[in-house]
Amino acid sequence: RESITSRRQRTFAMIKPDAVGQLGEILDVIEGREFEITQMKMVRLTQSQAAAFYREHEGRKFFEALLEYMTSGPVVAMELTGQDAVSRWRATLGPTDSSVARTDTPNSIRALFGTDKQANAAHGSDSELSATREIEFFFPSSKVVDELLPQTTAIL
Ligand code: RTP
Ligand code: MG
Repeated sequence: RESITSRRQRTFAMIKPDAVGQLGEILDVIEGREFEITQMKMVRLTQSQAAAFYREHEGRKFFEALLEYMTSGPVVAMELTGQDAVSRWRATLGPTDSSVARTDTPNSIRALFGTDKQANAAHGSDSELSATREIEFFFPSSKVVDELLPQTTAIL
């Protein structure tokens, strides 16, 4: 059991389209670093879903290319839970640019499975607040209530 001083935390991770073919190897890294996969699904994002997910980058010169990339194939969305999950998962990813990652952090996911500064294999939330928003984006908690509504209506 966790002690009251530990920081068990959730983060949002996503395997991007360029790395979905290496999903098994990436899951091995995730489990080897003691993250618990507490939710997971494979989905194909629409342009507007990708734009909403990455809305903080709207207006940047790489934004259109980012949407093309993120909608080029399925992604695997995950909620990871563990000690200091937000910062530990960012560290496990390595720097944004996979070629920088190969020099600086050769065992990181972006070094091992990514290509360049765009096709970089995986995403990780940059803060606890982002993690909450991104988990809700892919795994909306209201869905449980929505599924219960028809039954409630039927009883009434
Ligand atoms: P992420 O949000 O995907 O975890 O990546 P990050 O925090 O390391 O990097 P961020 O600045 O948030 O950028 C989001 C994603 O946009 C693509 N990108 N392309 N061509 C470029 O200059 C460029 N810069 C960023 C990457 O896929 C990056 O992960
Ligand atoms: Mg980011």
